[in-house]
Amino acid sequence: MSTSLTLVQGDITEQAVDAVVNAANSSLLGGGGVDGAIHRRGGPEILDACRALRAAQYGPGLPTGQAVATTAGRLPARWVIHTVGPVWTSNEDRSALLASCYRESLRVADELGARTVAFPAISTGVYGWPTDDAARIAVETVRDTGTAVDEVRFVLFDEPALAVYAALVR
Ligand code: AR6
Repeated sequence: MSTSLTLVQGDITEQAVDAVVNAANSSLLGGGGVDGAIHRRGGPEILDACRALRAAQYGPGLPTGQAVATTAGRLPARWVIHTVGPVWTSNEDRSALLASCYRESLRVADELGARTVAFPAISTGVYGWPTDDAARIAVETVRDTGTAVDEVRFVLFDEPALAVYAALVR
């Protein structure tokens, strides 16, 4: 069966899905934006799991473009898939790294057996990526990735971002 792409305007921490993707940073130890909201709402179990990952496999941190899963703690999801988006810069094309975040998150979702996955607009907040370009990369990459996930839900915080995605998906 093919993967359906759906759009929701709202808070990613409220999504009842198998896996929620976190726009994390390499430290895996939290931050602002989506990351802050996930740790705040999901509770300390998520941070404990992230600390354990750092101690075991990711001493120097999770590299940009990769993804790793933890418990979702108290969120209405089973797992959080943490991925690290690239910081946007005009000097260098980092699109491949942003595409990798989506591809690697879906690969991890398949390993977990997740059927519904919610993504935020990775890198479009603190990391400064223009929304139009980030949306194009997100939609194209998900469409081009073979996955057993039934629903990929893009969760956009505001109306303008939702409109950008809607133009690509609908
Ligand atoms: N639900 C859905 N979308 C949200 C939410 C939310 N609760 N909160 C913000 N957004 P950002 P990045 C939107 O900054 O650019 C953190 O400090 C927001 O409007 O969360 O990848 C990490 O620790 C924006 O469009 O992620 C890293 O250091 C999008 O989500 C760094 O920020 C992503 O914004 C990662 O920066």
